[in-house]
Amino acid sequence: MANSDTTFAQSVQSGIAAALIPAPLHDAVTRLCSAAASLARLIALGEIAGDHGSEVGTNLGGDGQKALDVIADELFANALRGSAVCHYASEEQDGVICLAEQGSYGIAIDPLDGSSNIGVNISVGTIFALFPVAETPEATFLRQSDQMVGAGYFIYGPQCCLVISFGAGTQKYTLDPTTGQFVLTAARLTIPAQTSEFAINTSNYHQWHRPIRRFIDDLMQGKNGPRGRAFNMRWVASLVAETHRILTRGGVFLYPGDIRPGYEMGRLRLLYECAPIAFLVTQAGGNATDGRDPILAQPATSLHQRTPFVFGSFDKVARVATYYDTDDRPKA
Ligand code: AFP
Repeated sequence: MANSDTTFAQSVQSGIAAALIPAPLHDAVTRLCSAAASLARLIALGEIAGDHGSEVGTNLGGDGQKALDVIADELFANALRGSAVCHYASEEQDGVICLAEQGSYGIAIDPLDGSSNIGVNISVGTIFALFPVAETPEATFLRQSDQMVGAGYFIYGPQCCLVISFGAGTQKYTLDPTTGQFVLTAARLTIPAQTSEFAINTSNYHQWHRPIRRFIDDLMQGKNGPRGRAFNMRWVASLVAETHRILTRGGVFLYPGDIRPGYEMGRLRLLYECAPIAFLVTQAGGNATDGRDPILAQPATSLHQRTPFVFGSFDKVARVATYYDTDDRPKA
């Protein structure tokens, strides 16, 4: 299989792609693609490569760490050593890792999101946000989320794709496994405005605050309810898989805060899950909030802070906020 570094570079040089990835980041993006192509091969081997779904520890956030979480974290950190990226903030690391003394960018990354799905062959992904380097490693990341210069995810599924944006729309590249090349397959993704799909873990229904319960109740009443039509539900429990579906055919995703201890601000992390997804979705004409207020307006005050998260087709996300406006309960 050809080395994806050179073939991605060729793809980047080819016209549209080159214009959409800022030149100072070509090398870093190419390194990320090379690491992702290696990870895709490892994931595709499944048990042949070993028991990567086994629990090997817990991260700072108390989430179980699978063997592949740790492998992915090391893979991406090592791939970026010597690039323009010098600060590395990962879901799998307590604090910021300095990859080099000098550099121009920091990366906030969830090296392997959805890892509880590894053992059952469901799509998983890598999510990242890129920030300009600040005066300290922590300051690079503890800032307003909209100060990121780019964001993306890799999805490891039937296809391995890179979905990425640097503020000029959201692009999709698809890995050709025969050549190892990431080929530009969509120069500008646009989230369909009309949708009949929602994604939420309904097993938490009795934990939600009233605005979310009322929003979902209205959807579940279908044609005989206030929405006057039927809706369909999806829940993959893999944020990247949900995002890829919604970017492709529309929909609305909700992971709200709820009354469970530790879930007051939901389950998902602002810095390396919600903010990069919000950037990509917004660049594709969609919307992303904490239920009421824009995610990208949220400042990150700690590396692993959580936030309630609602994203997808613009009007659907805006409609969720109206349920808070008519309700006096806290927004989580
Ligand atoms: P894992 O990485 O532990 O599998 O968690 C995946 C995730 O962070 C996100 O990808 C899913 O949308 C969400 O959690 C699923 O959460 P529930 O298991 O509570 O539905």
